[in-house]
Parts: sequence; C-alpha cells; structure tokens
Amino acid sequence: MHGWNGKLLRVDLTKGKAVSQEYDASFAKTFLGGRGFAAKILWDELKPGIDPLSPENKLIFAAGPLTALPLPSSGKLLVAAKSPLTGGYGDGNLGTHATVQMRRAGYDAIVIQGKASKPTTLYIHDAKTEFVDAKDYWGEGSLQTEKALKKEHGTSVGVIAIGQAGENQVKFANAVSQGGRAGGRPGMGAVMGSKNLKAVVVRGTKTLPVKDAKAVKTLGLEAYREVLAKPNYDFWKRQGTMSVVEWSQENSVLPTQNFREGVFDEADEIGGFAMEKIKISNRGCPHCNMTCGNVVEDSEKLPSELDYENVALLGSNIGLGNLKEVATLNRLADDYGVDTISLGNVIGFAMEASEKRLVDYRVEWGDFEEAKVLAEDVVYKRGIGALLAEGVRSASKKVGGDAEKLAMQIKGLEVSGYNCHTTPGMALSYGTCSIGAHHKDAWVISWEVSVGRESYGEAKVDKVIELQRLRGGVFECLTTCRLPWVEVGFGLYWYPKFLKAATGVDMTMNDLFTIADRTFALMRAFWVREYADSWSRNMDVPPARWFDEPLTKGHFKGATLDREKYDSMLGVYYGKRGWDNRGIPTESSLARLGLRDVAEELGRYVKLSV
Ligand code: PTT
Ligand code: SF4
Repeated sequence: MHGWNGKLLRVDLTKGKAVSQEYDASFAKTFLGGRGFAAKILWDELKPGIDPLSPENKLIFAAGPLTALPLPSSGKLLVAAKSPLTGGYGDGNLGTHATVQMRRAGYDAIVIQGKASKPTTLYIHDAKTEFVDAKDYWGEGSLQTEKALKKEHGTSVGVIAIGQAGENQVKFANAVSQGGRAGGRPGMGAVMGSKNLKAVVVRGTKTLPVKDAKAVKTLGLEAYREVLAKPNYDFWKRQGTMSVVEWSQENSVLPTQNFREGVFDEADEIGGFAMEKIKISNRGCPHCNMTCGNVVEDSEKLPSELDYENVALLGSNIGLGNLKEVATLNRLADDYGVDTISLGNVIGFAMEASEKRLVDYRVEWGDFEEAKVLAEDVVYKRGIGALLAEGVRSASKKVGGDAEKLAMQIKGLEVSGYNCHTTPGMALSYGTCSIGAHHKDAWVISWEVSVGRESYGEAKVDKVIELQRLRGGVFECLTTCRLPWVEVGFGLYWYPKFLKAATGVDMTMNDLFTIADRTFALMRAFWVREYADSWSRNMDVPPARWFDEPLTKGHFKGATLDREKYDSMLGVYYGKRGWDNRGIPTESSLARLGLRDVAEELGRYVKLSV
C-alpha cells in the first residue's frame, strides 16, 4: 500500500499495552481515512448503549492518505468517540503537529480504549509506546501542559492535551494542541479525561510511503503557488474567519443574546477590522501557507487566538461587545480545554434564564466579570456551573418550564455561529449535520443568502447534500483543511491528482462522494442504533425559537422559519439520501453503499424500510 501507512496503533489504557495493527487496501479504499475510519471502527466495535465516559468507549485520532504530505493545509487530525454530550456519533477536527508526527511514526490512526489507573500521558516515538505518569500535569490547563511536555520531550513532538474541563468531564470539553487549536466539540476532551489520559505526545521519524514522491512534491509546489495567487489571499491572511462577523451582521444572522436576534449593536467592536487593531501575529496548522489563526492581545495582556465562532458565541451571543474581553474568555476556554461554541451557548442560556427569572441565579447580558466566573464554575462544576456543564439540552430539562425554549441545540449539540430565523437551508444543514448543530458539514448559508433565503425548495436540499459530501465527507476523510477551497477558491480538481500521486489509486470526485455517502450513512446508523425506539424525525428539527419567536430587530424584523415548510424540505432531503420518513437509512440504500452488514445489525434495533 502507498500513501496510507496501513497501520493503526491500538492502545489499551487499562492493561497499559499498545499494539500495532495492520489494515488492508480494501479497508483503505472503502473508508479512505479520518472520519471514514472513525465511523467504521466506532460502528463495528462499540457496544450500543455504553456510557461514553466509561472505559468501553473508544477514542480515535485518525488521519487520511494526504495528511502530513507537503500539500496545501494537510496538517489536520480527526478526533472521534461516542459523544457524552449527545449520546451519538461525535467528532471534531484540529490542526496539529501531532498528526504529522503520528503519520511519521508509521500510523494512520490511534485507537484508545480502557482507562488508566492514574493520570497518564501516552508517549509514542515511532514503534515505541510508553505510559508516563502525568500526576504533575493533572490540574493544569492545556496550554501550560503542552508547554511543559514540549520542554520534557523536545519541541519537535506533537502534543494533544486536555485542560481541567476534560479532567472534570465537562460534557463539551475538547482536545487542544498548538496553544489554541482545539477539536472535538461533542466532548472528546471529556472522553480523554474519563480515561485518565491527560495528553498524547507523539514523535515520528519515518518517511511517508507515497507512491510517487516526485509527483507529490511537484504538485505540492504548484498547488501552494496557486493558493498564493488567489485574489482573496491577502485579505484572508489579515482576517481569516473573523470577517464573517461583519458578514453575519449585514445579513442578520449573527447569533445575539442566545440566538434571539441576528444583529448586535456592537458588532463593529468585535469584527474583523476591530480584530486587526489588536492583532499580534498569525498562527496556523502544519503544511499550511494561508495561516489563519489571528493571535491578539486580550484584556489581561495575554495572547489569544480568535476565529469567527469564538467571537460570535462568546461575544454577541452573550451580549459582550469588547473584543479584548471576548479574547480573554476565548483564551480561558482554550486553557480549560472547553468548546467555545457550547460555552457561549450555556452562558447565553444562563443569562436569558436569569433575565426571565427561570433560575435562582443572576447574571446580566454582557457582564464580562460574571461570565468569567461562570466559565470557571462550569469547568469546576460549581453551583449553576454543574448544571451547565451537562450542556443546554440537559440543563434546560432540569430547570424545566419554559427553559427548554431557550436551549439552542440539535441532538444535544449546541448550535454554532449562525442564527437561522431567516435561513431555512442553513437550518436544514444544522438539522441534518452528523454530529448535531454544527456548520462543518454544510456551511450553506453564504450561498443561500446570495440566491435567496426565502426559498424552501429542492435546490437548497441539493446544495446541503452537495456540501455535506464535500466538507463533511471528502475533506473529513482525506483529513485536510477545507479552507483553501472554501475561502480562497483553491480548485477541487487537485484532490484526485494528489490522491493518485500519494497512493497510486485513481479516484474520481464521484468515487470520493460515494465514500462520503457511505460514511454519512454509517454515522446516521450509529445515531439510530444508540437512540433506537426513541429516535424520531424530531431529532433533525432545529430549536423552537427559530419557528416561534420572531426577530425583533434589523431588516428581517418579524421573521421566523416556517415549521411546515421546513418539515417538507426535510422529507425531500430524506428521499434524496435514501432514508425513510423517520430519517433512517433504508435497507436498499445501505446495500447500495456496500453496507449490507450495517443494515442487518441496525435491523436488530429498529425495523428498517426496504
Ligand atoms: C470546530 C469549532 C470551530 S469551527 C471553532 S472556530 W471555526 C471553535 N474553535 C475553538 C477554539 O479555537 N478553542 C476552543 N476552546 N474551542 C473551540 N471550538 C470551536 O470549534 C479550526 C479551523 C476552523 S476555525 C474551521 S471553521 C475549519 N474547520 C475544519 C474542519 O472542521 N474540518 C476540516 N477538514 N478543516 C477545517 N478547517 C478549519 O479549521 P471542531 P482548529 Mg477545530 C481557539 O474543532 O470540534 O471540529 O469544532 O480545529 O485547528 O482550531 O482549526 O470559525
Ligand atoms: Fe489551519 Fe487555517 Fe491553514 Fe486551515 S487555513 S490549515 S485552519 S491555518
């Protein structure tokens, strides 16, 4: 096999053992890498109904056949497990040197099971694996932990660490690397914490086994040049994803005050141009020449790396219009190792619940000092923080009454940075995303706003599926960054060429879409098997607020989503996916994707349509 190493590292923390396991070319070509590998392994190997925070859960770090090669933005890593936040399939994607080092150590993925008897760092150096006592780091933030581990093992190692949120098993704790790259929104950090795994440190010295090294090099040089020559390149380097703040404000989709509005009076204070005034430097992921991490100085004079989502959720969504203060909350979230999107959601939920006197706790919109205290209370599970640490779905149920109307989540995952009162296509994207309400699979909103947001027509369904195939499928399985294509218009036609040079395998974009659909069906099957009898079409429906509570500000004042039209759009989506009217893949659609065995197993939990 070329391109792929053909090996996974299997780690059992309970036994303190690690073994290398080979996989064959057929597995590689059927599931490609990253998300494809993770979905297949979790489907095959997890017993349905297990507690995600028990030793039985498996934590997977997976790369793809292009990852770590000298090709544009190839330094990404998928982290996946059964999610403690949603109870379904969970994953995230982070840029990290650990992915480069893992591939050079000879592995395409690390699959971790069991639980260490004490805080542990997994240290991998090529074929050698060690379980190192991490007691000195337990209780430390992720940033300090990474720094210390690099001091101990050398600066060339790749490190993925959790902070206190992961240790305390906050349900939306994530995994952090490179001082502020973070991944695994649906609680992948909590899964690490539940396994007593403080960090993974990895170093590899091997050469990747590509089919045609010369072609990879030549294509890479040409491709990097194409990225550099794109008209939007300079502006992208200046602002990265931060320019989306102004775009969202102009289009009335900036999440504001717990998603009840789409415009924020102080949006200019937290947008891309405001960010440029306090920017110190750019950071990025390995092998990327369009580095987009905006490092700014926060209100405590410390560096913090800002992206749109961090600012939308920890800024406008909680009514905070001071970017340096937003940056401080963001830096604390990175250090604690907690997802900024869910954190901004739970804080927004608490602020609104306080305003409506639904909880016996007071916090005002935009109160920075109190938001800081609240973030710490969430991480250490103190007072109301203990409730919020479970996520808004669970917290709102416990508060009861009208609180459920304030819970901005789908399938248990808090909504990311777009208010959908006026964008049915984006609502469908959130509704059908494979991990819950995240924009990663189909960021359809910019296209939707340009073609007409009012339609609930078939074209929108088609676009959502097209993007889910590309973003949620091709890029997550190749495990390279999608932003060269999304943001500067780097051509998709490069990827089959890269794949051919790296692996020797000819795959067209259509072949890649089939892998994407297979992976998507597997992730859906995973959800349905976990929820079994309680699974329903409602799992794909966005929060009630967007249907029932009109916007009170901006150009779209008075607007809401239409429930009936959304439901019929969802029906069209199911039909095109080959799913029945409950959103469950039919036997024949699974068979078409080569997943007959999945149909057989799923049929034990729910009756499948033919
Ligand atoms: C992603 C989600 C996002 S999406 C952001 S900002 W974004 C938030 N970032 C967080 C953060 O930072 N710190 C923190 N403690 N929590 C955070 N939670 C949020 O996590 C990120 C970039 C970005 S910036 C995006 S869109 C793209 N995402 C990609 C993806 O998903 N797949 C892929 N193949 N390429 C991608 N490229 C881009 O990567 P999750 P990163 Mg992220 C401070 O983790 O769980 O996937 O959720 O990884 O290395 O930071 O790069 O406006
Ligand atoms: Fe990382 Fe940004 Fe480069 Fe993507 S574009 S690889 S997120 S630095």
